[in-house]
Amino acid sequence: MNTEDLLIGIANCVERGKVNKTSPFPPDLKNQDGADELTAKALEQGITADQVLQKGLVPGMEIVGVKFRENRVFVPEVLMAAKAMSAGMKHLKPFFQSGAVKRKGVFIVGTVMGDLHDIGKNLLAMIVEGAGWEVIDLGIDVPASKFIAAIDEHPEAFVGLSCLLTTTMLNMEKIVGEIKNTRPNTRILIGGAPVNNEFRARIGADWYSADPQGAVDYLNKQVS
Ligand code: B12
Repeated sequence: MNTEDLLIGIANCVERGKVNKTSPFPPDLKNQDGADELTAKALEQGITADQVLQKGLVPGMEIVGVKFRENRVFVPEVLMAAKAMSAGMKHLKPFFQSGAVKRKGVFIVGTVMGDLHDIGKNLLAMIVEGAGWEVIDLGIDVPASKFIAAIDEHPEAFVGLSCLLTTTMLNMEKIVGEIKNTRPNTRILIGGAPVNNEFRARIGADWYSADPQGAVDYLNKQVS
């Protein structure tokens, strides 16, 4: 396979959620190489890790993010795409560690204190990672102190807060306030079913999006 075909193949595997050759999903790609094998082949053929990321894995996930926003794919498809992306990323790990491949930036994400919902936050993390960002996932029930400790480790990072309960919107407001009071240069994105742009403006966060793709669009714009 030539370079272009390999990169298109990798993107297609991520978009379709084809993890590896033995994976039965999707049925029409049965017994064909997945993101795992194609990424290994690409590196063996001398395609740089950066090209594999930027022209193979990331474009595949980008399509998934857009389709998810447009309700053309749903949670299970995003999960499979993320799994395929991870299978490819596994081969790129040494290149990240050596500094040969750079990520666009760091995105710290967590569900706010008192809130245990993480399905939406996890999808956000996968789609942002799939767009070429390093994601630090602090998990659920995250207090301001934990966000601030992570910001201190990565002062240039963007921060994403998720909440699903009207009661924990109050905690989101407090966390945004504490971050902005103590680390005023930090840019904060918020999301989750009960919040909207009006709430964002009121609590002093920087960006609201109803879906992960809106976060990716915002983040990419900040570094382009
Ligand atoms: C699954 C679920 C649970 C699971 C959570 C499992 C898990 N691991 O997450 C369990 C059973 C644990 C649970 C518990 C509770 N739940 Co609940 N839960 C839900 C349910 C059914 C689905 C939520 C979900 O995952 N949606 C799917 C994801 C993909 O959507 P999403 O989270 O909105 O995320 C998307 C966007 O919002 C966005 N997004 C999310 N975060 C962010 C962040 C940023 C920065 C950006 C840009 C975007 C973004 O991207 C995502 C993808 O598009 C909802 C009802 C519903 N249909 O929404 C109730 C719901 C949220 N739960 C509710 C309640 C009341 C509770 C409980 C209090 C119930 C109880 N009495 O114990 C507890 C609270 C526990 C706690 N302290 O958090 C209420 C909230 C009501 C309210 N207005 O406050 C809801 C709305 C149900 C209802 N109609 O009453 N719940």
